[in-house]
Amino acid sequence: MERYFQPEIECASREELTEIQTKKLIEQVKHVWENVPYYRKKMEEKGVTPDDIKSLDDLAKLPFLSKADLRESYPYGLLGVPLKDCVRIHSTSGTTGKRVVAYYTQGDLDLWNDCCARAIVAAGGTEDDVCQIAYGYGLFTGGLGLHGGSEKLGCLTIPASSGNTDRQIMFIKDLGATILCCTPSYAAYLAETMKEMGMSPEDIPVKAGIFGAEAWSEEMRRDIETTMGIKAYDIFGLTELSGPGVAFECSKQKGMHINEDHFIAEIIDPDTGEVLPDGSEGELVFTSVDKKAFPLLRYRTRDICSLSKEKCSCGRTFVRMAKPKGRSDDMLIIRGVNVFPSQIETVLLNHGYQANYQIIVDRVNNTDTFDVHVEMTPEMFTDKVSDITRMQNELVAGLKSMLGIKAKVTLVAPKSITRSEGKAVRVIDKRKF
Ligand code: DLL
Repeated sequence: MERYFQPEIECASREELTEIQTKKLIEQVKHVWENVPYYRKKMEEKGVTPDDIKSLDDLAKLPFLSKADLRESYPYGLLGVPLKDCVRIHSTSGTTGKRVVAYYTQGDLDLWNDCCARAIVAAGGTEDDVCQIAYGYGLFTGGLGLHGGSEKLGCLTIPASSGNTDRQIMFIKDLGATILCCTPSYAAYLAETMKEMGMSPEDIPVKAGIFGAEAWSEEMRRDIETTMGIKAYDIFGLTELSGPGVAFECSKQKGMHINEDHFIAEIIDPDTGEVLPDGSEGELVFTSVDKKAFPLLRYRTRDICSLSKEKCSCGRTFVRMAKPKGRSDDMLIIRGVNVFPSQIETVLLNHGYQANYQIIVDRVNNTDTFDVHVEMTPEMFTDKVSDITRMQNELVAGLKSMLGIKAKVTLVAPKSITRSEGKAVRVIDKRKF
């Protein structure tokens, strides 16, 4: 039987949800207008005032916010309350430019904890579970976010943080962890290590995993599920909106339910900014309607996906987002063709490989080079040249049919690509633009 953390909201009718969202949106726009001069100026430039926002349809009148705005207003420009009312800061792991810093009041943390508790319950969690949090703790939101949700639900919470793989496995076994939370790439690494240690699914007390923070394919999900003997659930979120738990998967695993009482989602055309009809693929835009310290309106996530309003048989009424293919800024354009690392991953896993690969792109004589290094699994490992050539050719053909362009595939020995304890680094782009 499906269980919910807050059934009255998670299963509310569309009319109720619209009423809640409309009321909160109107209040939030007033809050931002009065307290965030940076956004007020943007509204004034567009000729919009809070009086223009009376229904959800009016959302489209508001200006967008982008990562560039967040950088420009760093560190305090988008703060919606006095700094003394904030109790926490988190920050993105951005590698270029200024980091994005997000602020939280105690109330903002409470609602974030609710979002994560909903996700844990949707993954079958109850207060009887032991939840091992192997996302990084610190400025990254993964660790403390799921930690808050786990404690709010009443689980026994193990704040393991990321890394130290032997200790993770020891805790899982000795402390009887039933729910594991980490990035999917770290989950795959843990699964691989457990297998090497001779552990079979029956030796692992974990029954569910809550994996997110990066794009991962259905094939990778199946791989982790079989090796660990668990059910693997996706979870989505971003620092700018709180962290994990903006959306979460239910037992049906057909997209992630967006916590619509806190976040309104839109899909736009990334080039024109036009709102696209239901079901279209485009850039995900979020408005946080009740966070007070860092109240972002129409924030462009750069994540590419689609939304579905179709009723889910789990009973939740929240709209579902498809697994994001990747970010528009992770998307590679190689010889003019759009390539997402997740497409490459799908081909590899369909050919019996694991998600241990690296994409290296360069430009030589004005032409893009496209190299994919793929690790052989220990079972398929061989040093026979004819076998390796055949296997490489099979992958070249598989990638060509998925992407429409030819890659140079190099098979490398098992364990030769560095494993990630957090988000995996899959792409090395050496081109200078
Ligand atoms: O990754 C928050 C998080 C922590 C989510 C733990 C889930 C679990 P940031 O570091 O700010 O926050 O990165 C946000 O990561 O815009 C997406 O591009 C990507 N992302 C997050 N979850 C998923 C997911 C955290 N389930 C950025 N699938 C987002 C695909 C994801 N991409």
